[in-house]
Amino acid sequence: SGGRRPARYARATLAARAARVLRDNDTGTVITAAPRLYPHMWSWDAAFISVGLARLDLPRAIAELETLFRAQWRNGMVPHIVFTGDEDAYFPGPDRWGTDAAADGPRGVRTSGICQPPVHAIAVQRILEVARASGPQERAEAERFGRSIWPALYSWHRWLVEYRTPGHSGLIAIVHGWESGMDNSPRWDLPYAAVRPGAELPPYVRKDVRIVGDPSERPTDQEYDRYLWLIEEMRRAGYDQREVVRNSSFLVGDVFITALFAVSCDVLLELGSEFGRPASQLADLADWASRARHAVAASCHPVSGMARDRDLRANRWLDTQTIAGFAPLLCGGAPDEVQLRLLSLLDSDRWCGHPDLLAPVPPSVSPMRPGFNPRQYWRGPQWPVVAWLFGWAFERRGWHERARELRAAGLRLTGDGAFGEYYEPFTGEPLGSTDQSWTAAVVLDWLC
Ligand code: 9WN
Repeated sequence: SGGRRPARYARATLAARAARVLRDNDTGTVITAAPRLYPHMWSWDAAFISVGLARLDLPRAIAELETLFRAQWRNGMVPHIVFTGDEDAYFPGPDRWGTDAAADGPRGVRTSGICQPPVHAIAVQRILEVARASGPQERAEAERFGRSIWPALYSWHRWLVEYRTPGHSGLIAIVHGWESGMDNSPRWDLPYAAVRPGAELPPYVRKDVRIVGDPSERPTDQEYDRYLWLIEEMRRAGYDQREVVRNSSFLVGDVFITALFAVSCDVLLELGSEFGRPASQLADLADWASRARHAVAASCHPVSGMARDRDLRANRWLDTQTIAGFAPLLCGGAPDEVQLRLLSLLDSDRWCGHPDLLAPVPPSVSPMRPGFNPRQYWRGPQWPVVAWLFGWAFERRGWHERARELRAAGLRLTGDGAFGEYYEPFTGEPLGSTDQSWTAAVVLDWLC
């Protein structure tokens, strides 16, 4: 394709194509994250997918989240993959994860043993908004759903606080880069350098590189060895969360997840007040939101203002500047002066204002940073879902003009109708998978 960029579709055609992607990826049980590369349900993908589906088929949107939460672990964790259909179609599959024996695992469904960013409350609220605008019957149906799923959302948030806020930073900790959703982001390079795969790592064969046309758009084999080694460690610990957090060779406070958690707690609190949930649970959510927000603000670099992850094993801040550094813009709570600095940085030629970008969507890494790679996964390309999250947050914060601009930029990027997993920022070439469900879903939401 060499950077060739197909024509852009008119809005109605683009919407029809996005709807078709979601229909085609529907196995009847789940909507897979992507046709071949990700033939199962992923946790944060399912949340975005349900937002897009709410525009097409409300019962299907609801069913998607219900399926995900039926796989919730008994301790509250929402697993990052719910396996359905051909279990060998993706590596690592359920046998490699070895979660069947986990004491805390769900019954009757096979899952991975880690989590992903907590964006589900955001999806539920969005579904409610869409349903309310559609009519009284949809409204009633969405409210019934919201009430019934609320306790599961609360226990998911409670799990993150109980098991994943070790130490004093207040940041939500991850035990695997996959939990961040930004697998090979340079954010994790230092902590991963300390992960030493043991000789006991069972052999394996990657499937992803056989599916994606150009393997250099995916993480490297060295990275995969570490990903698999961490799974090996957890599996040996029987997925006992206390033990995993105590011993895993990767433990990092993730500032982007923490910001999403803060704002998701706000949303869950709003929903809970409306549904008349117990005051003690609402108070918990207010407390968790405020602590998370505080942790995000406290992570900001004194000069750049960018929020930082914290390596909890090596006890140090991780200064690598990536899209995650803008986390305070998602949840607020940083001093005005820091926030202004972040906004002007985001608009500058180092980020969205870079003169060579096809569309002013924030790339995963600044094109001005050493190590920026425009084609490799979370090391440079633009990810439509990330743009959606910032746009959603800006709207919520009352920054309507910014939200509108980001929507327009997102549509410019995705207007080729390929629904790429990620995009080359200068040419707009879709990379990774095409017909990626969450890309189709956010496009639908942007278009409506
Ligand atoms: C591992 C499904 C998922 C996304 C992640 C993205 C990618 C998986 C992979 O695909 O991760 O979880 O195999 O690379 O990084 O954000 O949820 O779309």
